[in-house]
Amino acid sequence: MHTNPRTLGEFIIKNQAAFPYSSGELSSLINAIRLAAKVVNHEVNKAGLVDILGAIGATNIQGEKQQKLDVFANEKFIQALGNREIVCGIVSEEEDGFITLNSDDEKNQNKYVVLIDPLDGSSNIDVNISVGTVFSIYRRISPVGSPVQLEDFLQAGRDQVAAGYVIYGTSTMLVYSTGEGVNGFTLNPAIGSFYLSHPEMKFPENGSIYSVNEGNYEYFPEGVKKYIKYCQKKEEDRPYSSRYVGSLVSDFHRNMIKGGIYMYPNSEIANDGKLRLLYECNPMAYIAEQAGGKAIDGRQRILDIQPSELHQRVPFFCGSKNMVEKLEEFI
Ligand code: P6P
Repeated sequence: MHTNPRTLGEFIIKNQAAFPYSSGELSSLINAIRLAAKVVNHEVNKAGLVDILGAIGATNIQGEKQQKLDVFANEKFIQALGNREIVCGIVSEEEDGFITLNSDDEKNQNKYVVLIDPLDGSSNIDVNISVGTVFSIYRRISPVGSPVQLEDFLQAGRDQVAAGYVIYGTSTMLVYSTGEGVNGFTLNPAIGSFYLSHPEMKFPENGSIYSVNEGNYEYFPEGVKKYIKYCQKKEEDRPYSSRYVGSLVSDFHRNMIKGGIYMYPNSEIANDGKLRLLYECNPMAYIAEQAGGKAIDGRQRILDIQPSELHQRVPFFCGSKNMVEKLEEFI
């Protein structure tokens, strides 16, 4: 008799049974992410105890000071993904170009590429605020055994085969989708297992939380300013609550549970916004849509954007469907 899966491992096995035609490689890929998440979680949780804080002087592709934990997380996810013959290439926020994993070996049947932000919001580590990992998975376009090509990574978000995030917060959770809805798993650190704590997560259609860095208000486009004022107006179901952690994964996760909208608009100081399309906006938009939410760049669906470069930025508005659609009336 099939009992409901309680752990991530049981969930993957049950899901695998539902897809007998698949080779189980995607399941193994998720398991690799599970392993790396546990290793990173261990270091994040003791960050204040050992000298792993503080920048190491290096800067990443974004020109931002690289925190030691950024480097550590990057290494661990690349290592975990490389150790299983599943992934042929990786793009990381912490790496200039893409990394190939023996993709030109004709025996290499690895057919997935992964794009990852190993530790998003890492500037919050020193002040003990939640941080996260965000990942996006595609099938490669180039033939197996040939060198990985740039276009393997520059695929529209609607073609993702899986995406998700890890939130290292009051508890550590892995939330992901393979196109069959969204499920959340909470880590029991005592035994190192993820438990299915949030089955079939759904974005509430409405919400009363808006998340944006209002310090940039004067730089926002007029339509965004008008929407923010709409959120603050004393009428009907408003004013909404303003909640902004400064950590995308934390703000997104809270809004998906309670209902809300996250905004990182384009502005006079950031023409295309700040967030990266390939390893921040696309995976979060995939999760949002799988949970019944919506994600746009202000003009179009995030998942329909045809990427042109690995680290491109896009404006990002994501959350409860009816809140995003109300925003669209203003912009
Ligand atoms: P700002 C963290 O650096 C991040 O990429 C997201 O996690 C977060 O939502 C945003 O940037 C915060 O940016 O400009 O408001 O500090």
